[in-house]
Amino acid sequence: MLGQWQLRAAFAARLSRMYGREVPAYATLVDVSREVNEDVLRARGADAERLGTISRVTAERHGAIRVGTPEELRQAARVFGALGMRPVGFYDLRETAASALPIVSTAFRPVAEDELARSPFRVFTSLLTVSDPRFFDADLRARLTAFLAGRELFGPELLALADRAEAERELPDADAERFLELAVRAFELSTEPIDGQWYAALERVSAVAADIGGVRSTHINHLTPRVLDIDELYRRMTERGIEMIDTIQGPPRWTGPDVLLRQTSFRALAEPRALRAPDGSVSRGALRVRFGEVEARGIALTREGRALYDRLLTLVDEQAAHHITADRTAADRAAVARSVWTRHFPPTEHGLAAAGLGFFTYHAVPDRPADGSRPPTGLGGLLDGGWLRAEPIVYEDFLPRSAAGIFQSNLSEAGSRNSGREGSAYDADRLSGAMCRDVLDPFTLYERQRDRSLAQIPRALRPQGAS
Ligand code: OOG
Ligand code: NI
Repeated sequence: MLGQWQLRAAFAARLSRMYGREVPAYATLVDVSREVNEDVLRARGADAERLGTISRVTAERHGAIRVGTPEELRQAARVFGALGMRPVGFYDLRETAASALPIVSTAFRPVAEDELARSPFRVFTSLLTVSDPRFFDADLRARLTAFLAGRELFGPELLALADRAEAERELPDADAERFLELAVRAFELSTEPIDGQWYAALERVSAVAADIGGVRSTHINHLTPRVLDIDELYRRMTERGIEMIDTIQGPPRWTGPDVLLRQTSFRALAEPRALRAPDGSVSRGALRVRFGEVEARGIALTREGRALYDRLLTLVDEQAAHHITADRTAADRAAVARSVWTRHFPPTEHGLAAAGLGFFTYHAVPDRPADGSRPPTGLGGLLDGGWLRAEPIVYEDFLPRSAAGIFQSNLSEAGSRNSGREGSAYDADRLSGAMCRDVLDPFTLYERQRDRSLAQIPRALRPQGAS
C-alpha cells in the first residue's frame, strides 16, 4: 500500500525526472541548487536547517500548471486531492502586471505539519479567466469556450483512481503505479501539432492565454527547487552562462531574518513544437513558454506582518521611482529595498515575534529555570526569561506580486487588455464553487499551528507534581 504522502513524494520525484528530460536546464538548476545547499550547510551548520531539514529542502519542489475551465480545475483538484494536497490561497494576477495576465490562481499543497514535513510538494495552479471581457471579446470567448470544451486533460481512469486514493487515503501498489503513470503523463508536453493560427490569435491577447487555450493538453510550466542561498545560486547560474531574469522577486537580501519567499528564474527557452498550418501541413516550430525557477523560503508573516511587507513594497516603488536612472534599475532597486527594510523591518527573529509580525510555534524549554520561581504570565516574559523557545513557521505559500513578476519576466510581448471594460468577478468563493472544495485561507492555517503549540504551554510549564 502507498499512503497519500508516499504518492505525493513519488509523484514529485517522477515529475522532476520527466521535467529534467524535457528541459535539461532544469536539471542544471537542480544540480546547482544541491551544491549551494551543501555549501550553506557546511558553512552554517545546524543553523542552515532552522527553516527545514536539509533532506526536506533538497527534495522540495513546487510546480506550476495552467488550466482553461472550472471543470478542468475541478479535475486537477481531484488529482491533487489524491496526493493529500488542498487548495490554499487565492491570487488574482489580472491587475498586478503591465502584461496581460488573464488568470486567477490557487496553490495545492499539504496543510498538516507532519504532511508538510514528509513531502511539502505544492503546485501553483492558474485558471484562465475566459469570461473576463477585458481580455476576450465575445467572438474570441465563444471560440475559446468551444475549443476548451472539446479537450480532455485528465482521463476517466486517472480520475477514478484519484477519487479512490482520496477516499481511502492510500492505494494498493499496482493501482498506485498506474495512478502515478497516468498522473505524470497528464502533465507531459504533448507532441500533437498545434494549430498555428489559433495559437497566434490567442497570443495577441496574452502568451499565457495561448499556452493554456492554444493547445489540446496541459503541461508542467516549471518545477522549482528550493535553495538556502538564492543570491549565491543566481551568481553560479549566471557564471554557467544561463541567462537569469534581472531580479530576485520578494524581500531583498539583508542581514535580518529571511521572511516569506524569494524567487528568481531563468528565461523561457525555445522548445521545438510541431505547428500545423491552415493547409494542413505540419512544420517544426519553436515556442518559449517553459522556464526554470528557484526559490528560497523564509518565515511566514502574520496579517500585520504581511501588511507591513506590502507597505514596504510600495515604499520601495516610490523611492526607486525617485532615485533610479534608466540603466542600473535592478541593482539600484535592490539597494533601495535594502535600505527601506533596514529602517522598517525587525532585524531579528525575536523582534518579529515580539512585534506580532511573524508566525512561530512556542515550546517549553525542558531545562528552564529550576529554582522554583513561578513563570511570568505573558508570552514576552516567558521568552525573555528562557522558559519558552520560539521556532519559526516556514512560509508555505506564494506572493501575488512575485508570481506576476515571474509570469511577466518570461513574456516577450505585453499582449493586450481593454481596460475600459469592467472585469468579471473571480474570487476565492468562485474557485471553491468550481472545485467543490474550499479554498483555504493561509493565515488561518498558520494561526492554527501557532495556537496548537500555545495550547500545550500551560501544562508544560506547570511545576512537577502540581495539579
Ligand atoms: C506561475 C507563475 C507563478 C510562482 O512561483 O510564483 C509561480 C506560472 O507561470 O504558471 O509559479
Ligand atoms: Ni513558480
